[in-house]
Order: sequence, then structure tokens, then C-alpha cells
Amino acid sequence: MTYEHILVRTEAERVGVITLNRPKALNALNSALMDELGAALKAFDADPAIGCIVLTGSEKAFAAGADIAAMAKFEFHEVYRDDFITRNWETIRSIRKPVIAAVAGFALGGGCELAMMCDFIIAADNAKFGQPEIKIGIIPGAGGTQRLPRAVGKSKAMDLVLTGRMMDAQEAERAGLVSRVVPAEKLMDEALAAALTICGYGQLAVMAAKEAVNRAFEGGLSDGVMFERRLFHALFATADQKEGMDAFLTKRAPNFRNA
Ligand code: CO8
Repeated sequence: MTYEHILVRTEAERVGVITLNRPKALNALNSALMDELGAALKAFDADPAIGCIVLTGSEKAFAAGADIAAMAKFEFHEVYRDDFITRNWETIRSIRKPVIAAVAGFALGGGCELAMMCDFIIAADNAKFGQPEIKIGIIPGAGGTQRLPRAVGKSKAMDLVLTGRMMDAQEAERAGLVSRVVPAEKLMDEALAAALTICGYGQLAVMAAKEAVNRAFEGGLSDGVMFERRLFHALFATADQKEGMDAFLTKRAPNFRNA
């Protein structure tokens, strides 16, 4: 498939790299881009050679939000009837392999929400996060009011959503929104190194780990712990568990077969 608004490549034949690429609009997210992103994510998810996906933008912008020019004339009856956003904004949630957001520059509005839909965020030291929708007469519409408080707590989430201010990478790391901050010029190296580390593990355990951590955000503690326990038990049915533990005990590198 050829893409117009994203760039797609693989790294070391094991990491899928997707680069948002609408530089003139600071990677503003329109429906065509989101359709392409969904298709690329699904293709990498289905490719057995790929163990992890990195989603990134440009040095100036991960994404400056949903495309305001495209949204400006929308009417209620259209967005409600056509279920604006569900069609292609939810795809990323169905991806079972890890997706790392490598964020430099602006991650605002839908851009911040897209980064939060990834499994974790590595931020360049020039990254800026925010939910400025309030400034244009709307509120976050792709999960921002739900994921941001879970990531940074109510007070900071309210501050960001109600004032529309941006927070820099350091504040985002202190608040727990991003897992690490790295110099901008090292962003992709760090993200790819993390992705390759993940690719080195058994895919079944990686997928189970992602599924179990995500459960922490979607239910109560008891349910989540029970869900984790069942997946934990299930991994003892895999060859990779036997291999991983035997390799540790015999002091050699494991050879995972994703089985
Ligand atoms: N949509 C469309 N175009 C944009 C957007 C955007 N979100 N952001 C920037 N652009 C365009 C500008 O219009 C400008 O275009 P042009 O050169 O043709 O005038 C170009 O990108 C460069 O932008 P600036 O000149 O403004 O660059 P600055 O460096 O001066 O400023 C900012 C950068 C601060 C990022 C500024 O561009 C800005 O404030 N952008 C808007 C940020 C924003 O409000 N984002 C939230 C949008 S609403 C949203 O995301 C709701 C999500 C709902 C869920 C998803 C539903 C689909």
C-alpha cells in the first residue's frame, strides 16, 4: 500500500516505524492520515517478523492536533451521525504488539491523545504536551479527559484541560505522562533501542504483558489482578517460558520461538 500522509519503514527487519508526515500542517491529524495510520498499524501487527512498532512525527511536531481546518465547518448532526473519530481513531487500541510513541515538538490535542493511546511515550527534550481544545471552543474528543487524569492525576489534568497550557518534557516526565526524556537528537536511537529490546523477548509474553498492564486502566483492582494471574498461568503453557527459564539456569542467551 502506498501512503500520502505517513512514512512507513522497518528497522532491523523487526521494528515497524511509522512517521506522521504532514509537515506543512504540523502533522495535523485528518481522516485520511488516520485511515493510513490504522492501515499501517494493522499491517505491522499482522506481520510475524515485526515485534514492536514506533510511532513518531517530525522534530517540530509529533502532531499539533486534529485538523482544525477540516473540523471547522462540521455540524453536530454530521459528527454524531458519522460517529466522527470512532472509525479510525480507535484502531490503535486494537493493536496487540507494543507501540512506542517517540515524541518531539508539539503533541497537542488529538496529537497528545494519540501519544497517550500508545503503550509508552519517549519524549525528546523539546517535546510539548497539551490539550488546548478549550481555546477553540471544544474539549478533548479522543480520550484525553480520561487518559490524561489516569496518567498525571486529576489536578494537573484539570489544569491542562481547563487552561489549555502546554507542559514541557520535563514536567511531563515528573508527572508520569512520559517514561523518559532524551536529547532530541537521540530520540529515534532511544526509541529503536527500546523497541529492539522488546523484540528480543518472546512475543507471547510481550503481548500478555501489554494486555495485563492495559487492564489496569479498564477495570477494578481485583479484576485486573485476576486477569494478570490467568495470563501469568497461561504463559507456563508456552515453549518460550521453558526456554527462558532454562536459559537463565544454564547461563546462556535464550532463543525464543514465539510459541
Ligand atoms: N490543524 C490544522 N492546521 C494546523 C494545526 C491543526 N491542529 N496546527 C497547526 N496547523 C497549521 C497552521 O494553521 C499553519 O498553517 P499555515 O502555515 O498554512 O498557516 C501551520 O500548521 C504552522 O502552524 P503555526 O504557524 O501556527 O506554527 P507556530 O509554530 O506558530 O505554532 C502551534 C505552533 C502552537 C502548535 C500552533 O500551530 C497551534 O496552536 N496549533 C493548534 C493546536 C490545537 O489547538 N490543537 C488541538 C486541535 S483540536 C483537537 O485536536 C481535538 C481532538 C479531537 C479528537 C479527534 C477527532 C478527529
